[in-house]
Amino acid sequence: MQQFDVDFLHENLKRIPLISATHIYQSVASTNETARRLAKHGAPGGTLVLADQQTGGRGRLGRTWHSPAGKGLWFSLLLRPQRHENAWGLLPMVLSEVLVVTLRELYGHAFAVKWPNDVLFQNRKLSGILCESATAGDALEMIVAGIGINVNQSADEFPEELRASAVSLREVLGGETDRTALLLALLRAISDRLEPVLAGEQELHLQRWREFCPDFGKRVEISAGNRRISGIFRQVSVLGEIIIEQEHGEPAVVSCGEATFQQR
Ligand code: BT5
Repeated sequence: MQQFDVDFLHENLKRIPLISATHIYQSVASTNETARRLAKHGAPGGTLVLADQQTGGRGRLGRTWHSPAGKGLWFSLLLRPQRHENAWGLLPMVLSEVLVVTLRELYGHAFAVKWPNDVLFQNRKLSGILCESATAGDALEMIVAGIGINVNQSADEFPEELRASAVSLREVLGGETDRTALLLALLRAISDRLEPVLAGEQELHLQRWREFCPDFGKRVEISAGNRRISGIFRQVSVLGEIIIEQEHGEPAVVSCGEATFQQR
């Protein structure tokens, strides 16, 4: 089992403008939880929390994220937005697109985005993103962006219930990946991209996201709380919402939920 090269990481993280502080753990319940705790104690925007293992990794809507030791990238970024507050709804889509571009550049495989927060390979989930925010009065005080990427698991190391739906880079590439180098490449790309998107390039960003999304024009069912909406996936908005054309022709705009796309 490969360990993180902690000295090399610290040395190289210094050169990534987005990152202001780094906390690396052997094991935590959830890097998002740890980042929120650090934030309460005054941690600055740009704080990175990385763990080799999560014992209570979290997905959206109270779900769990399987995060075994030594196998993946489980990390969170604490961001303290000072402006452009309405661009932050796009964050999960910005991150998934940056992940896809970087992974495609590094490995040349057809990784794809899925609305709102996933990176897939051949319809199986390689990565999930969980963005959580806290407000103070009307202002957005902080966002914790948590990213989980399956790197070195073999197929049989996934729990039974995930085997059909999850995938690791090891399965895609047929060999192990150096997690330290991958993390640095991803953080460099996130750091480069975040600022321009937040400074007003949302439309440009959406164009890129669309390029990597194979689901436009497909039938989709979205469950959001106890609402179920179905129709044809037509568009995404600059706020990160999905726009679908319902049976009777009316558009429905949904900001979060679980989307199931019908495969052709
Ligand atoms: C997500 O939720 O996809 C967000 C996952 C975010 C994980 C990161 S790791 C670092 C940071 N700290 C945390 O505690 N979380 C973040 P969602 O869309 O709700 O998907 C969750 C569902 O994905 C689960 O219900 C499972 O079906 C499936 N799943 C769980 N673990 C998985 C894995 N390792 N690979 C692929 N699918 C998984």
